[in-house]
Amino acid sequence: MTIFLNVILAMGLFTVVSIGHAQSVKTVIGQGTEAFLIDQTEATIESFAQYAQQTGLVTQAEKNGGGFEYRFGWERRPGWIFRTPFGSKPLSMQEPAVHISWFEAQAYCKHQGGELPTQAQWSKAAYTEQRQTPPAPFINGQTYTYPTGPKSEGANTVGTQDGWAQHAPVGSMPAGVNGLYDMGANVWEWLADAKGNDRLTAGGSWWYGPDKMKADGMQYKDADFYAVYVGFRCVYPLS
Ligand SMILES: [Ca+2]
Repeated sequence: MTIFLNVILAMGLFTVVSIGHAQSVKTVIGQGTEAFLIDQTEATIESFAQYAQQTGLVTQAEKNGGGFEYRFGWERRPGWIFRTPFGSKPLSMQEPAVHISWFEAQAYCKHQGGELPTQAQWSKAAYTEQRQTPPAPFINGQTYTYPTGPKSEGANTVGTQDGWAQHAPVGSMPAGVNGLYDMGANVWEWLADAKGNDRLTAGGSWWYGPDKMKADGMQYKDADFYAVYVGFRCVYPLS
């Protein structure tokens, strides 16, 4: 495994790597001792359901009668949990896992052999192209305003002109910086960084415009909070 990963690192490529109990596609970000792996997509209903089955987890949203949606303030929606994000059977098990608290997301990542990304890790992956020979319009070493690159188009933000009124199955939109999917929008992503009991979230969601995809659009949310707009992805050590 170590040799295999070193080859990937040297080539600056991504591949399918099996770590812990689940298998997800991961991308190498950075070089040398700073390098790490990051999930290419947000964690999915399928992967989180597998984890819940293995561990017997019942989420806070399930225990407390559903997760939250914002209408006239935050309102609890009965039956809105990660398996049924809008209260009914999802179109796809590849939709992002939402209605997950920060603690539940971090426990999931640790179970997979990783953890939630730090702001520094997530930002490096989202905004600075690391691939030696990336496809156009991406340029090696360039830092972009958006995870989609020089333009904000190509992410599932507010409205239906992007093809989606709400969240989309992960990877539905074109790959962005570093070949990662949905770092901009679709659903917010929990990060490790803390301010008291609050934790940082990044990337914006389908409920917001593209401005929230930028580095200065990150927001702190209560670590115990769970909502239809917030999911996550994990990072992993290389060895
Ligand atoms: Ca996202």
